[in-house]
Amino acid sequence: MKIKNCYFPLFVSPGVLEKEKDHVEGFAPEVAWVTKSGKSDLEVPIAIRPTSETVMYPYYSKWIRGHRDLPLRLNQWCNVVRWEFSNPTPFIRSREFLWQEGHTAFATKEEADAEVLDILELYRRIYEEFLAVPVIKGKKSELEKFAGGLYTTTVEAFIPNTGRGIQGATSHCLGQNFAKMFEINFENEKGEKAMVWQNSWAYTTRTIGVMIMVHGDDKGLVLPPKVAATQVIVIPVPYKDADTQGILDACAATVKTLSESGIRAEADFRDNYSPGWKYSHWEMKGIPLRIEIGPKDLANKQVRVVRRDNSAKSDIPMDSLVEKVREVLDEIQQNLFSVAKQKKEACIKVVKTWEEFLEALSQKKLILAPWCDEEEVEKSVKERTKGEMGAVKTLCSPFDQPELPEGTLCFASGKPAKKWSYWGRSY
Ligand code: 86X
Repeated sequence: MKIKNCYFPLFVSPGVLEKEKDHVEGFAPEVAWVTKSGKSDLEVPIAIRPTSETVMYPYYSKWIRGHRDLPLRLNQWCNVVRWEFSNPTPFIRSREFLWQEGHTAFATKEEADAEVLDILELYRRIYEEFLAVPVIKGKKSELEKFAGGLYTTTVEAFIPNTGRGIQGATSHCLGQNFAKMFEINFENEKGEKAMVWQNSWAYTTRTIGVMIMVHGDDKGLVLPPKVAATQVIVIPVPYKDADTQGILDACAATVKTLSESGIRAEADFRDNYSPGWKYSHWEMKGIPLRIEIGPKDLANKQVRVVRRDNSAKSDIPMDSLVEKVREVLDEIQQNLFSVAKQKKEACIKVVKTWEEFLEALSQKKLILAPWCDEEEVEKSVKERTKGEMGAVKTLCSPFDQPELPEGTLCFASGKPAKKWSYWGRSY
């Protein structure tokens, strides 16, 4: 996609942060400041980036002169700090998190619009094809969008156990708001001065938290094979009178064969733990596939494989090891996705009235409702549902809209509905 990686500094001087007052205002309480070095106060405190617009865009203003400098498409992988006050949770909402932040500038709105969706599709694929987490693509409401931009698109996931939605990633069209503020101008093909159209987009280490909550079970983590650092754990199962060395050698050979074919395999040769202890240990760590090799397996030139996702056991002949393991890993990947998708779909509840809405909410459903698309109504839904559990808000208006029959009314206001929207409590 011709996007280049880059890196900008961690520290933001108060000057640039000030410049962008409108955008920063609402977020100001979350900005972390360095005020000391050792024991002495800094003459000028310096902020730690909560996001990098103010760090990057002054350079965009310098670097972009003419239409030949466009598009400018930069991506940076980094950490950011936001001083959260509402229950910080590892991976889900942490004061420091890692992300990629993409910042792009185009000559035309059409190019910017197209990129917003191209990037959102990449985020969908990360969730669905790698993390095996189903997501809903859609647009944020005016209330929930990034206020500094034109419109915000999102991939939303759902956690069935808690009945909460969670934003998975975001792709914004910024319009020309930042171009105005930072004077990011260019001379177009006609020799006129014009303003760039910008996008920004990000996904974070929250992906890991979502994956853990969607697939984890009472035995611990469940990792999809495509993202598991170790895909296969090989465990020797020696008995008292068995050929222990033969079993250990077979385990080492198994790891070697798998590794050479690109499968990420390791053996647990520790002699101070029993096989049973190791099984639970590696289950807790979420390793997708366990291979056990005991005397019987050795004699039959086979290995026993046990799946983490559904505990299914099978024996596979040594001479088709790689082929079969690959097959099983693929099946696990697919199964995790289809189980997660079924669970999510079983949670979706279409409601037409306020009573149905409250009923679905108490059942931890993901609610799809016709809405008049009025900000006041969304605020009133927030107000009417607030409490210990947190308020209900719109998660997104899905791109994939069901048919909205003429005369359908908003579930919350009774006015004519304009669109379908997902509603729920969220992380
Ligand atoms: C909004 C907007 C945008 C680039 C993205 O969503 C994708 C990647 N940035 C981020 N946002 C802030 O602008 C922000 C600013 C300050 Cl100063 C802050 F302390 C917290 C913030 N949180 C979110």
